[in-house]
Amino acid sequence: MPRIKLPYIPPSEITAETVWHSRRQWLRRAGAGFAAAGVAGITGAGLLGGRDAPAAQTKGALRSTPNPRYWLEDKPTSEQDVSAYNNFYEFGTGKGDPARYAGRMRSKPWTVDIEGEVEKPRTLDLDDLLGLSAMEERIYRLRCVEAWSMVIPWSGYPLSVLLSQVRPTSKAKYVQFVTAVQPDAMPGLKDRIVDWPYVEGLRMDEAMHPLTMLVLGVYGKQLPNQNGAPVRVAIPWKYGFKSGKSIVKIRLLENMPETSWRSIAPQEYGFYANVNPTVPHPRWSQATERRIGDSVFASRAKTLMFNGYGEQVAGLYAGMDLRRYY
Ligand SMILES: Nc1nc2c(c(=O)[nH]1)N[C@H]1C(S)=C(S)[C@@H](COP(=O)(O)O)O[C@H]1N2
Ligand SMILES: [Mo]
Repeated sequence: MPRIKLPYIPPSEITAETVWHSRRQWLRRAGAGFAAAGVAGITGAGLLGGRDAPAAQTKGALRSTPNPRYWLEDKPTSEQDVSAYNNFYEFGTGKGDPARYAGRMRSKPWTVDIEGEVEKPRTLDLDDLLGLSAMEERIYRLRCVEAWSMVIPWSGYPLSVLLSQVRPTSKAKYVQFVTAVQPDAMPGLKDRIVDWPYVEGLRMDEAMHPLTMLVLGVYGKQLPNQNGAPVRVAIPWKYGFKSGKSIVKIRLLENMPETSWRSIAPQEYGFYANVNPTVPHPRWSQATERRIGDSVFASRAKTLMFNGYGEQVAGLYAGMDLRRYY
């Protein structure tokens, strides 16, 4: 009887990334027509159980079902780079500051208040968020406005699942994400670059779009603090700064909310912030990007309109002048 053979990796060589890669290769070999739930059942329990987790990881495993609809062919950025090269100004402006300092942030207990233009305001704790929906794994491109990019396997579910829970009223036109402020744990708050808390926002139709993801994990584990533990959003067709990390409040609003980077420099950062290679940032081009992890000699990749997600999202902006609404 044929048995499924997983590649043998000596335990001494197991890093979370090799585990994740072998799982991905196995997924590929299993073919496109697999039943996603069955695959998750095997890989989730067999490869990513707590016992096999590398010692250096402090975050627990997070079982999720790979969603083939959102499975890119691009080589994922290494787990090391995903968790070591970050923007999270609450911990400092250096790319290494979040990994260095975010360990002090308390990511549990945690609650997210959902309020504003909703029929049923709610406060959800982490267990509520984890229990709201089956967790799926999606590989998304993340394109930073600073012209670098990563390819990241996130775990979570569509934000629309959460928003439907609170029944938005007909007045709800926008969503604002308010993120955590922990003065004793966040050395970056001393720099008044941002008028803390860091806030971001979306138009309601953007927030309800199936690509907009509520993220609770990465690389098969709960989010490391530097990636926005315990809960963040990922909006893959927009520049990275739209994806607020360590969210404590979600407000549904009638009017366009304040967003941090737009408040700081409105001529440089707009509310929409859709990835657009034809509209340069006033101080640099957005036409190409550097993939984090590539050799310095590697050629830069061409940035794609809507970060490559145009087929899914261009319709949201039909008739809008994207030079004006940047
Ligand atoms: N709270 C908060 N969220 C934030 C930021 C921040 O400084 N504070 N930086 C943003 C920017 S500019 C980027 S590119 C992404 C980076 O996410 P990652 O470090 O998990 O890759 O987080 C975004 N979310
Ligand atoms: Mo960014």
